[in-house]
Amino acid sequence: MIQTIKTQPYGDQKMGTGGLRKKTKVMMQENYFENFIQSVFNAIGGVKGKTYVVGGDGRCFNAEAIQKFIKMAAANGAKKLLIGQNGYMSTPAGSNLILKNKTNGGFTFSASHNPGGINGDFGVKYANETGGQVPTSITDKIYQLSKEITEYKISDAADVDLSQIGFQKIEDMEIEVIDPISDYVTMLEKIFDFNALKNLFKSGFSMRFDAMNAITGPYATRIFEDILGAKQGSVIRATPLPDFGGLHPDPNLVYDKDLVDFMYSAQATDFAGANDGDGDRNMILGRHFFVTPSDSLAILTDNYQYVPAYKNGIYGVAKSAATSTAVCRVAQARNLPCYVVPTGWKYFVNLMDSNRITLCGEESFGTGSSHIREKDGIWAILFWLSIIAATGKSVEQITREHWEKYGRIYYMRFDFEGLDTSVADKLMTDLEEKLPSLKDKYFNGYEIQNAAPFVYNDPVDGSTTKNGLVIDFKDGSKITYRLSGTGSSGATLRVYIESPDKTNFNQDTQQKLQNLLKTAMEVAEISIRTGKTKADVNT
Ligand code: VG1
Ligand code: CO
Repeated sequence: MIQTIKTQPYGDQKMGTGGLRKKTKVMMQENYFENFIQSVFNAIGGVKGKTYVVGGDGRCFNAEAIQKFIKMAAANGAKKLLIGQNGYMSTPAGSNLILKNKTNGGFTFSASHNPGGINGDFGVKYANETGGQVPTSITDKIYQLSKEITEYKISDAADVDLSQIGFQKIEDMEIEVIDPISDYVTMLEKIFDFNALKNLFKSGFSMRFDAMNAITGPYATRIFEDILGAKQGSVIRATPLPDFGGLHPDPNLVYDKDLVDFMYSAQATDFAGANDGDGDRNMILGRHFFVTPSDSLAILTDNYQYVPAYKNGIYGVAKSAATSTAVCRVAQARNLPCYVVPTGWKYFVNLMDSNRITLCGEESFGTGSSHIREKDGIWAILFWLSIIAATGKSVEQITREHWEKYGRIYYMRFDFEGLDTSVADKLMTDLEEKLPSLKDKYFNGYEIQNAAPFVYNDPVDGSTTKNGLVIDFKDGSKITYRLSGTGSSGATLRVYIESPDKTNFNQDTQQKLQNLLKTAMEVAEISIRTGKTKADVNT
């Protein structure tokens, strides 16, 4: 039976860079999740007769959330849900299913790289028929309606068994429980030359993939070990756990130090990769070598000819403003357009849909292409393996040759976490006001060329987005400041710094960027305002 439940708004359901993210316990409050889902439904004109892809990264509250979602979709008249077996679905696999089945969209229950568990975070990513997360115009509408909500609809039917593949029905809605991996594999087989990759492993090539106890374990085991023939045990931490085993499933130098240490040890494999909680981020490592995500995007772009799906040419590339300019150098040399967008994958969607770009990426360990409308962690690793298989070169060789050709852009991101929201907001507004006065000033040996907010005019829908403050220096160095939009409490200030070098490729990154970091802190008065003398996380 369909029930109408009276409710009251919580008022804080604003979606950030990657959907709605809250503390798990906040999401578990009475009617909280329900309010949000009903607000999404209301904002898109209802779900009557519509079909959606549904799944999550398996974190704490995933199972309960999916059951609630099913009952609400049924009560609101949805036609059908395609649900990953056991409620599991990586973000890229979900995007693929939306496009492949031409559904009206999809819901992924994940707070991505944020820690999970009862004391961690939970989240909802909502994608529309593009396969990508919806633009700000829609998230604004959802937020507005969530502040006015008075009731939601839900079926009182029993929980649905999601362990068996096949068809079921609840109210008038059809449910199809599917193997979330097979379609994803089929998609990747169309992009890459799997035989070439099989031969690579046959030749004795060794790799390690760290799933960080999150969603990509079963995907990676099937793809790398079962299909491509990587040695058994190559995929580690392969079972998704509700609390990710206490890990912070963010594949970077800090949160996957285990993998980094392993790759700098005597036991290191030829290659290593890791993915985040929901499988859209990737980290690339070679033997005793780390590739920055910005370099990775540039290197993939410069080697697209080694991948069957791209070898006949690509439309163009795009990066977020905070990502280093490495990829734009490649684009320029190869006569490709290079778009610079605000942080957040949704900004790439219009560019892909209008055939302006094929490859894109962000400094935050996200790389992808127009095969779907989300970043894709396993795709990025297969791309790297394809280059290695075709060239016979190591990760380090490939990267060093890239630097020889284009110069090296030293890059690092510094995060100041747990700030008081009002302090962080004021820091940004005061800094913005000060920017024009910084022009031509010298700081610690660096002369400022220009300082301004980053403003993006979407060439497709004409919308304008302002995100972050950028200081450009005369030598090509750059500092970008922005506040994170994925946190579940407090504020995080991100300071992104890059500095190019044409000849010296062997400096320590932190040392190279030291004076720029000092400048970044002075200009924004970070220590005085936040009490922090150094960043909490450097990646
Ligand atoms: C962060 C990253 C951004 C990424 C977003 C979602 O956002 O910086 O590049 O698109 O997370 O990624 P923010 O606003 O905290 O800087 V995921 O893997 O969390 O969906
Ligand atoms: Co993610």
